[in-house]
Amino acid sequence: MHRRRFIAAVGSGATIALAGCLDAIADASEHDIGMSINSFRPDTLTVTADTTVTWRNTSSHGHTVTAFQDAYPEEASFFATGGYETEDQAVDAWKNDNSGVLTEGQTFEYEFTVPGQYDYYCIPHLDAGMVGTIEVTADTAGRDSVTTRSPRAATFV
Ligand SMILES: [Cu+2]
Repeated sequence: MHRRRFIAAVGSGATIALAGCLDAIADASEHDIGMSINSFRPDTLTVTADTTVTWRNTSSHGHTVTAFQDAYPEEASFFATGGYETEDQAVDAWKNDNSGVLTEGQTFEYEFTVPGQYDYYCIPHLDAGMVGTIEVTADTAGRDSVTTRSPRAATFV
């Protein structure tokens, strides 16, 4: 299955006045992971390989979805809102002009093809503990080979 791999920036259209209740209002089928002021909801998600995960900013605060460099399986690729290829690029872009931000109602998708653990975070809210983990399990029956590398081993070279 080949679905869209990177950003699908979709405006929410109608602005909902009930801030704080967006999770209850947003159609749950339209995203897998929502966001509060400073957390991913849920912060841990387990999916089978070849699943496309959709994040939606269900808060009124700007967030990013940014993989920790090297905190994902070797065969997998880096992922980040804004489409950056490394964590350094994503962080620099954020520092420059908040590029890569996911504003209220916008979504980000990534297809997880390689089993293993993926750790990611929100650049402006890392200090607040806005981190998340995607566990990808093999979709082949009988295979239970989840490769795990050191989580959150962010390298800032
Ligand atoms: Cu954030």
